[in-house]
Amino acid sequence: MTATEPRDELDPYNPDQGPSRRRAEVAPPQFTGPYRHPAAGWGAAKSVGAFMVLGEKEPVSGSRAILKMNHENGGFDCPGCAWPDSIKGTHLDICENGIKHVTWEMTHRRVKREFFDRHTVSELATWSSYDLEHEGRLTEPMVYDPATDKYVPIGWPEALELVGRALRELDDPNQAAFYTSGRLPNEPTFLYQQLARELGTNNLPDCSNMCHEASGRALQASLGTGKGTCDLEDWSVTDALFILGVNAASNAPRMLTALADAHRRGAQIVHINPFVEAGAKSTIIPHEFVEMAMFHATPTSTLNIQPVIAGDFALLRGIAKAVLETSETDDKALDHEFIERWTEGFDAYAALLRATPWPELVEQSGVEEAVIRQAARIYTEADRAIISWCLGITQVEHSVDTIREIVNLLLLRGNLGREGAGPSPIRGHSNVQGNRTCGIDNNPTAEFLDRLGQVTGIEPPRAPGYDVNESIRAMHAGAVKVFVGMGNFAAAAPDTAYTFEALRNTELTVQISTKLNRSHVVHGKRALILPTLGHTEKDFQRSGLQVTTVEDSMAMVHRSEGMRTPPAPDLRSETAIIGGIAMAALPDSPTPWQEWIDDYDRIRDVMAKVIDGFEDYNRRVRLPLGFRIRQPARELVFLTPSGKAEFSAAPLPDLRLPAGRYRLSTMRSHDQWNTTVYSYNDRYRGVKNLRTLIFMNPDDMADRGWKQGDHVDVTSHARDGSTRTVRGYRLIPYPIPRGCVQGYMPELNVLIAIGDTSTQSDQPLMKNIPVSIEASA
Ligand SMILES: Nc1nc2c(c(=O)[nH]1)N[C@H]1C(S)=C(S)[C@@H](COP(=O)(O)OP(=O)(O)OC[C@H]3O[C@@H](n4cnc5c(=O)[nH]c(N)nc54)[C@H](O)[C@@H]3O)O[C@H]1N2
Ligand SMILES: Nc1nc2c(c(=O)[nH]1)N[C@H]1C(S)=C(S)[C@@H](COP(=O)(O)OP(=O)(O)OC[C@H]3O[C@@H](n4cnc5c(=O)[nH]c(N)nc54)[C@H](O)[C@@H]3O)O[C@H]1N2
Ligand SMILES: [Mo]
Repeated sequence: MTATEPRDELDPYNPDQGPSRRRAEVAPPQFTGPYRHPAAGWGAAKSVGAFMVLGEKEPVSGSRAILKMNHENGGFDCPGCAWPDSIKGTHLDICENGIKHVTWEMTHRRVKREFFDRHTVSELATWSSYDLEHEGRLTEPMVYDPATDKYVPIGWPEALELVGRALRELDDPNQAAFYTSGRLPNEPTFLYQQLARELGTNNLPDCSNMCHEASGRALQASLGTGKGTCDLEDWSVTDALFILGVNAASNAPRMLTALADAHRRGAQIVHINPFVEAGAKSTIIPHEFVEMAMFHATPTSTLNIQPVIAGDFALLRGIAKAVLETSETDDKALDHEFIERWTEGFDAYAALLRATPWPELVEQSGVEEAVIRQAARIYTEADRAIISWCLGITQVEHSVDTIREIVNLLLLRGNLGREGAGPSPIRGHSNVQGNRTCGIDNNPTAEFLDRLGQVTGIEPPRAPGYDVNESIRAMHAGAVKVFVGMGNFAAAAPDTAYTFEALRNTELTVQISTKLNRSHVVHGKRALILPTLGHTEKDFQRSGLQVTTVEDSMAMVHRSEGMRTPPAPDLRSETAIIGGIAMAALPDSPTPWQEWIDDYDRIRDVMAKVIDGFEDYNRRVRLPLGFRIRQPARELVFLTPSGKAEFSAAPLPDLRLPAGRYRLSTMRSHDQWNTTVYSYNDRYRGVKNLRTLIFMNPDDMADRGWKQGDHVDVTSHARDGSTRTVRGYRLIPYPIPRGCVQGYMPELNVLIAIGDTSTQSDQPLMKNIPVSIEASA
């Protein structure tokens, strides 16, 4: 594409499409095929250097901050992902994308009132996400002025009173919804849920509703706990790792260290993904300076299996069937004692495995029987195994059944409740797991609400609130009138056109943010932008410098302490903003909001009494590595109806599509953080200067007579028969199973119909979307 080429491919709903409209020169797209070098290593080092020097110009002070990331004695938790900190605690536990994430927050650019005065919101709405965020950090509260279609400055007291009044004046507290994005640390999280529940609503949609809702539900049903049971120690001793549906090199790069260590120990590492991602080949670990200098790569995989999109359920069932068959001649293939003593439902499950014919498993998974048997052999030969997964598993219709099948497989060989074994979901946002622990849940348990009421003296509402999908529909219908959000709801949510209409239909949208994004330019009749401190920055309150706490993917809770000077004097912490809204909305509140804002230890004192596992919270988070929340299932305590781990025996769905349809999964590039786009490149997949693309099997392309770079229109087919189309996407040949295609979120969210959520988890179906593809006119 050249600068002069018309941008006819831009979608009317979604200005995110196509390279920046504002950048003067748009470089032509390039495609060089999947990465052939080790992941991380010099490519990452070069990219970080280029990013710092050209992009954010923060090399000097930035690098000092980066050395404090994930440090056992102080420093801030890397907001880049939820992978746990190194158990060794001493070496530099950082990665390329963590550094990008932090430098992006540390930009020297500022969005000031003059900026908003120069641009109407209608104009900003045509900017790409890249351009909006690139303006830098927000500096003062702004309110939307409909007369001029511009944001204008507003003082903090007036802004907080505006939200407070809007909340006070609602006929029903359920007309408000409070969205959390998983960066929010534990303390403001607790205030946020307290605000909602004291008002009288459980409308607490969160990004988890789009992310790992299915993992929570499946693990809860099978094991009586919503979380994984492994920690990094387990990863460091296990004999076999099965890694499903995650792009580790981009989205959890510190996992590469664990994979390389496992490989060196001789452990088996099986990746299951329609793409063979860079992290599933080999890596040079960036902090191993000698290895770096010698270009010495370590493999991160012993077997790669490429099922069709959503074929994982059938594949896992096939592995289980092969294990059962092996047990007919080898008694040790099953752990009979474990099954007998700790589980429920084995016989029904075994009968189902026997009754499922191999051809069906092969057809539904897209994997040959011999390969399924090979995976089963690796699994049965391993004394201890861990199965780990991310969005490739959670964002499909049968995600809960699939994750329960993961647990079934683990139970067959007693891979639970002992060192080096168990389920290990990889969470996304750095504190998304902590959000749930600390009460962000639209469907909270009665026990949690009871404790909350007893300790804080409020009367929490008992009716379930709205999740993400339900909140969007409620806003669309006018039932939710005030929307308060962190993160970037407008861009992250499904069905872009419908979600935009929903947000625009509200009376008031309030965004608590660090940078300008889509959710500021797609807003309610009235709108506020409340700028907040980033987690790398010092948070001073009346009692002095505050620390917050977070929980990683493996249930380790630890401190995070900002250390940089805030980018503007008028920013407030999330805790202060939420507390401020609460004081304005709840004039007669029994909650000591101001005391909580003044000293976060006081919040932790209360959390220690409300939240299971947080006893003695203030002392324990001050231990060098924090503490681990007890997982009952790890100790073979199962809070299930039977008191045992429960096998599930869900029927295998028939996923065959009508002729001419493809399965589309949406995913992240290497250079983006959810809705934040750092650049239009995707190094590990060999793409430069292009995001409006579709990766397709070369034989599928040949069948249609298509070549690399051809323009196509992609139409999704919703359950209700409605269709949605994006136009002018470029085809990129890629080694992916036939009939499967992938492209990037959030651009492709246009295609995800609002009604199309999993009947098992209510998660929007962001993977395995049925689409048809035609050459663009
Ligand atoms: N740098 C960076 N780090 C991040 C994020 C980021 O945007 N940037 N986002 C964070 C968040 S919130 C999250 S939730 C995680 C997301 O981490 P990932 O789960 O890695 O996210 P995606 O980019 O959606 O990648 C999905 C992966 O699943 C594969 N896949 C697609 N369909 C299927 C399928 O049907 N079966 C299987 N087995 N695999 C499939 C894709 O090929 C891809 O490798 O990362 C977190 N970390
Ligand atoms: N099609 C498709 N859609 C998806 C997904 C997918 O795989 N496919 N993945 C889903 C998933 S897993 C997730 S988690 C969601 C992500 O949804 P969100 O969490 O809502 O989105 P983010 O892009 O992480 O939010 C970015 C914004 O957060 C703000 N921000 C940054 N730092 C801070 C901070 O410290 N405090 C506050 N208050 N704000 C801050 C900035 O203003 C930035 O613009 O997207 C979901 N949407
Ligand atoms: Mo996520």
